Parts: sequence; C-alpha cells; structure tokens
Amino acid sequence: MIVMITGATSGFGKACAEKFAATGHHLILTGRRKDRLKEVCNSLEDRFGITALPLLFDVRDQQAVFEAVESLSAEWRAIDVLVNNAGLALGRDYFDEAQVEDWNTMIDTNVKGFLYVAKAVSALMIPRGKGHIINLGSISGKEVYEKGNVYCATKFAVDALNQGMRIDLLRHGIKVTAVNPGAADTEFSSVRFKGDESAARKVYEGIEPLTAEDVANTVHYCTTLPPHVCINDITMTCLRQANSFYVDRKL
Ligand code: NDP
Ligand code: 8X3
Repeated sequence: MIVMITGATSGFGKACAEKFAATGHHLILTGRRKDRLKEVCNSLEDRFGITALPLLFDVRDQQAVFEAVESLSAEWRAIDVLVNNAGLALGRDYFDEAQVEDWNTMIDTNVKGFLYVAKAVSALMIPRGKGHIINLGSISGKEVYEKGNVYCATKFAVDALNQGMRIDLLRHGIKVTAVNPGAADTEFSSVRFKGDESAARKVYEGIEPLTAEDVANTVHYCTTLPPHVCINDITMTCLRQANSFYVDRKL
C-alpha cells in the first residue's frame, strides 16, 4: 500500500510511519521540520527497505497543501491510506484569559489544515473508488473540560467532519475512521505548554499514559480489516484514564 501520514516528524505520525514501514508499505510523510522529516524518511528506508517520500508543507497553507499533493507522480498518487494526523494544542487557559493567536493557530491547523489535506487526498481516491482516511481526533472531541475550550472545539469539529466524510464519501467506496486517543506521551504537551516541561510532565503524573506506538498499532489495525469492514470511530485511553475527567493518579 501507499500510506500518506501528516505530522510524521514526531509523536503519533512518526510512530505510524514506523509501523507501516515495518509492515512493508511505502510512505508519503509530511511535516514542517525539514531535517527531521528527511531523517525519518532516510531511517525508515534504511531499516525497512521501503520508499519514503518527504513532502514539506504547513497544513495551514491551503495553496501549499494542494500544490504538494498535485506534485505527486502518477505512481505516488495511488494513495491507499491517509493518516490525517497533524495537529496541536496551544495553551491551557480559561476562555477569558486565553490568547486569540493560539485560537487562530489551533483552528487553522486542526480544522482548516485538516480539511485541506482530506480534500486534496480524497480527490485522488475518488477516481480509484477506494481508499481509507484515518482522522486523528481526541477524547477532547467527546467531552469539553475546563480550560480546553478552543482545543476541544477543534476536536469536536474533527468528530463532526469524520462523521460527515464517512457519510459523503460512502458512495465512492472510501473508508473513514476516527481514532480518538486520551493522554499520550508525545511532544503534544511540550507544544501545548510552550516549552514549560514541568507543566507538560504534570499531565502524565501518576499514570502510565498511552504511547505513540499504542496509537500507531490501533491506526494500523484499522487498515488490516477485510474490504467490507470499516471501523467508524475508536476512543482509546490508558488504563488509568476513563475519559477527559476521570483519571486515577497513583501519586
Ligand atoms: P506531536 O506534537 O508529537 O506531533 C504533532 C505533529 O504535527 C508533528 O509532526 C508536527 O510536525 C505536525 N504539525 C503540527 N502543526 C503542523 C502544521 N501547521 N503543518 C504541518 N504539520 C504540523 O503530537 P501528537 O503526535 O501527540 O499529536 C498528533 C495528533 O494527535 C494531533 O492532531 C493531536 O491533537 C492529536 N492528539 C494527541 C493526543 C496526545 O495526548 N498526545 C491525544 C489525542 C489526540 P512539524 O512540527 O514538523 O510540522
Ligand atoms: C489531547 C487529549 O486530554 O490531553 O487531545 O487534552 S488531552
């Protein structure tokens, strides 16, 4: 298969790239950090003998997204799976204290960027009458928590769009799946708390959080089912987290 993964320079995207490479699939990997992206592609090619094509773009840049997908050769355009993963949280603040710039970045990345990628890639799947889009949602798209306001709103949007895409792409034979993880130890919290590592580590205090590999294994599993089977939605958390509110911390 050809698997395209956005946000493959760290966290879930990088772990998904490794899982799909290890199972013999060719990859189109995207991100903004050029050196990291090249490093990931080169390492996977060396270790697994697959081909990994780096595509450098910011998902917020509509033109860049469509041009990057348009630039693919005929061979690479036959994308079987899209892991629509690139995203972030910025800040964890009360609504009245939050930065509007953080809101803009989250909405532009998690909603608009997410849409540009899905639109550009589904256009290549439609003529083939098949394909699988796996959208990275979150438990934050299931329940709103204090100081989650706009990040939660972007993930509620992903939940709605996942359902909408599943319905509207049905007639084209395209599978659409949401994987909604709870707390997972990636670069996510360092980004959210803008480099404040002590705040970032607190998120995982007293629990054994999900790892990027746990999520990658689930994403990969969804792609291994028979052609007539589609998982629409998976919510997954670590053992000590039931949902956005209930976390049993052993401190
Ligand atoms: P990481 O910070 O480890 O990875 C995020 C990835 O997204 C990076 O590869 C980054 O690449 C890419 N990215 C961010 N912004 C952009 C952009 N504007 N354009 C292109 N690429 C971008 O976080 P995770 O792996 O944890 O997060 C992946 C997804 O999972 C996100 O959508 C997140 O909301 C979601 N999620 C995370 C959870 C968690 O607890 N970790 C739980 C539930 C959902 P680069 O910087 O190179 O551009
Ligand atoms: C991230 C999940 O609960 O850390 O999407 O905000 S949480």
